[in-house]
Amino acid sequence: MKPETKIISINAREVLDSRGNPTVEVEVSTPSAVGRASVPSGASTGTYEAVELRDGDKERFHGKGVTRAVSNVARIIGPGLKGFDCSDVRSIDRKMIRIDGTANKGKLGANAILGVSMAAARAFARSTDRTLLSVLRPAATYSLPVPMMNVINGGEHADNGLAIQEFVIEPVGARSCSEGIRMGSEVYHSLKKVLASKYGKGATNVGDEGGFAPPMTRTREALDALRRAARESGYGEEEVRFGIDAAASTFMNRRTRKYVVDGRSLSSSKLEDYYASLQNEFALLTLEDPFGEEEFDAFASITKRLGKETKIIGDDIYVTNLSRMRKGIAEESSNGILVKLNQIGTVSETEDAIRLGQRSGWVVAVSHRSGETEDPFIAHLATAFGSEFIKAGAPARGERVEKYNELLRIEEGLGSKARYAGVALR
Ligand code: 2PG
Ligand code: MG
Repeated sequence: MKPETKIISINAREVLDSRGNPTVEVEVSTPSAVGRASVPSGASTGTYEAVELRDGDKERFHGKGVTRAVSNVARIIGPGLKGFDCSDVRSIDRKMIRIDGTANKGKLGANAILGVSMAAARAFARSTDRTLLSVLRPAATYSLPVPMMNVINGGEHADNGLAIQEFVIEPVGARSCSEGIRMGSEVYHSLKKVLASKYGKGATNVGDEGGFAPPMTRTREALDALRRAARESGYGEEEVRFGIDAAASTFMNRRTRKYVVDGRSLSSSKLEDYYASLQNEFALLTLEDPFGEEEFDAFASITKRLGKETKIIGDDIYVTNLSRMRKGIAEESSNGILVKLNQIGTVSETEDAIRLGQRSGWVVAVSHRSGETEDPFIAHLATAFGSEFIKAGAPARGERVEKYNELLRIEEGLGSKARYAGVALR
C-alpha cells in the first residue's frame, strides 16, 4: 500500500539555539510519520536576507522571542497547508510564499516558513522510509562536500581583536569526506596546542562556531597558526588548504567605504592588495565576503585578479537570492556562492540558488549559521546537490559536530557509491 504523505497537522514551538536564543522548531505530521526541523539564526546577517520574525517584547528573551512566528505556523500556515502532499515541497513553498505575500517573507517570517518547508521534506522522508538526501534529489550520483571547518573565530563571532570573522581549514587532499573530517579534527587539536603554547591557556576558549578565539589582532597571526597546526599534524599545502570569511560588511565604514582591519583603514583597492599578499603567502583556496555587501565592483575586481587560484565566495552580497545572484553573474563578481536556507527561507528556493550557481560555473558552499541547532539538514542538502563545500564550524560543539556526524552516516549509507568533492578541488 502506498504510504499516506498528505499533511494532517503542523505544530510549532519555541526552542533554544546554540547561543541560547529562541528559535522556531516545526513538526509536520502525515498519517504515517512526523517530520521535525529547526531553524538557524545568523549574527553577521546580510541586509537583504529574508526576515527573521522576532517578537521585540523586551519582557521575554530580551526581545528575541519567536512566539509570533510560532503562532503564524499554528494559526495560518498549518490550516493553509492541510491536505498538501509532502512529496511536493515546491508546491508547499509556493503556497506559503503566496499566503505571506511580501518579497522578503516579512509577514509570516522566514523562520516560520523555512521551519515548515524543512519539516515537510523530512516528513516525506520519514513517511516513505527514505533518506532526506534522496527526497531532496532523487536518483542522483551523490558527492559529499569538503568540510570547511572554521577553527579560529573573530569578528562578530568572538570577543577578540580579529576583524576577519572566520579562518577555515579545507582538507581537499582526503580520499573521502570521512577522512577529511578526521584530518580536520586532527588539525583542530594541533591548533589547540599551538595556540596554548604561544598565547597561554585562555587562548583556547572557543567562539560561537566552536573555533578558538585567541587574543590575536592580526590576520597573519591566525593564518600562521593554521599553517603550523596543519604541519604539526603532518599535512602539507596540497592536503589541507586554508580560507577566510572576512564578512567585510562588519568592518566597513559605510560613510567612508574604508575597511578597518589589522590596525589600518584601507580603501577597497588597498584591501584587495592586502588579500593578494595573503593569497600569495598562504595559498588561500577560498575568500568569502572580501568586501561589503553592496560592492559588486570590488568583488569583480578581486575575482579577476585572484579568481584562477582562489574561489571568491559571496555570502552577504547574494543572500541566497536569485536576483542578487543574477547581478553577480552578469558582472562576474565572484566565482562562488555561500548558500544558507534561512537567508531565503524555503527549501525549494535554496535548491534554485544552488542550481543557478552550478549552471554559472560557480563553486557552491552550503552553510550553517553562527546560531545553530542540532538539526543536520544541511548535511543532506550539500550531498544531495553535490556542493563543493559544507561550512559547518569547527569539529567541536554539538550543533556543529552533528552536521559532520551526519555526513559520516550518509557516507556509510552510500557505501562504494559515495564520491568526495575534494577530488575536483585539488
Ligand atoms: C557567515 C555565517 C556562518 P552568520 O558569515 O558565513 O559562518 O555567519 O551566521 O553569523 O551570518
Ligand atoms: Mg559569511
